[in-house]
Amino acid sequence: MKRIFASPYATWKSDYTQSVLFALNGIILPNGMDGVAGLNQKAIAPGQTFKYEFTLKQNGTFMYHPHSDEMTQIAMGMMGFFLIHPKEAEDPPVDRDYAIFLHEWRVPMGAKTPMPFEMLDFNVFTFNSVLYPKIEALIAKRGERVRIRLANVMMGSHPIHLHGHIFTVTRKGAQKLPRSAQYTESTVTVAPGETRDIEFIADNPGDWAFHCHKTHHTMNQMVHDLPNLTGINAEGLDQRIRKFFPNFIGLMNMNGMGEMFDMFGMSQMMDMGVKVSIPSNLSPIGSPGPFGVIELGGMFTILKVREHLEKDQGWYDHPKGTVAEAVDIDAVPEAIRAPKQELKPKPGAMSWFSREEQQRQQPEEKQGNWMQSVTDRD
Ligand SMILES: [Cu+2]
Repeated sequence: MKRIFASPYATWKSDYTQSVLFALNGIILPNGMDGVAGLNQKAIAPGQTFKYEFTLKQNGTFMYHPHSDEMTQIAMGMMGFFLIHPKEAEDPPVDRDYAIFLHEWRVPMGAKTPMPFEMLDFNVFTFNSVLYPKIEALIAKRGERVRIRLANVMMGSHPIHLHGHIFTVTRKGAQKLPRSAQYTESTVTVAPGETRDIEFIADNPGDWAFHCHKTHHTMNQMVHDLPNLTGINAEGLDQRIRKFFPNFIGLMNMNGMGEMFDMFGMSQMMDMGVKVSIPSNLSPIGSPGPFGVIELGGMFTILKVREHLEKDQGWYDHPKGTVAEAVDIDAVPEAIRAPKQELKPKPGAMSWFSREEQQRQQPEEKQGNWMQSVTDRD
């Protein structure tokens, strides 16, 4: 992380086509330096430079963002950390200091510009404006004290979760919590306008997931507004759709979203020169891991804790006997074995499309809600 030592004043220059103005979250300063356009100062016109000058009386994790045309400018990514380091050494000192800005975007497939007028239905979720696997891993040597600063200035909240460790929430917003008020957690929610600092001793070697716990926030531009196809009888559907769309690559979420992660295979296919038609801005889901495809993207990265740090940490080399593995089910004692079940589609179950067709042929049949199961309706 780049350390920012705050100078007594800071200047920002606008070359954006609309007036912008920066406000600082949680910093105690004179009213005329607070940066709300119209309220505390004139908006900064394109090409103008404004000077802000004030004495810093606090230290910690703060943010800045525009307070003019916020919805567009923040949705386009105008925000940042303002980190103030204390004069006195921190007790206990941290060995690793990471800062991650959480952000969400609505980028329709095929579009290159994020949609600013979105309130809830975002489809791209980033750490420091980068999607996994492009975002760098967090590195720590075993025994080091790690701080991760988190900030959020968008619409949604993000429950950020760390695997393999219990962390302490040491700071909420502008206030460093007194020791007695600090608390341990494995997930910390960062709501809009909030910052959180977490600290922990990296004492558990491995490759540990660090991610937002809202499942959609690790899924990139996943299917929006599609009917639920999970568990339906899809026989012949791909061929029927190809009658209308010859380049249709096939239904991919028939048996849960896991199948979508073949997208990684698709990007491999594209590397091999196989023509697959997808929007150029679509970020593939899934990336290569040591045991196959890692089915996470977006707000996800990996904390790599090692006994010794190398130039490149690579994947964790597990000690023998410490990786979960498949077993021969017949060798498991019957008393603790679940009864075998054969999974087959229900007789008479049919796809949504087939049902629509059948209803067209038999108009006298009572219209049902296609989202209800056959049993519910019968
Ligand atoms: Cu999230």
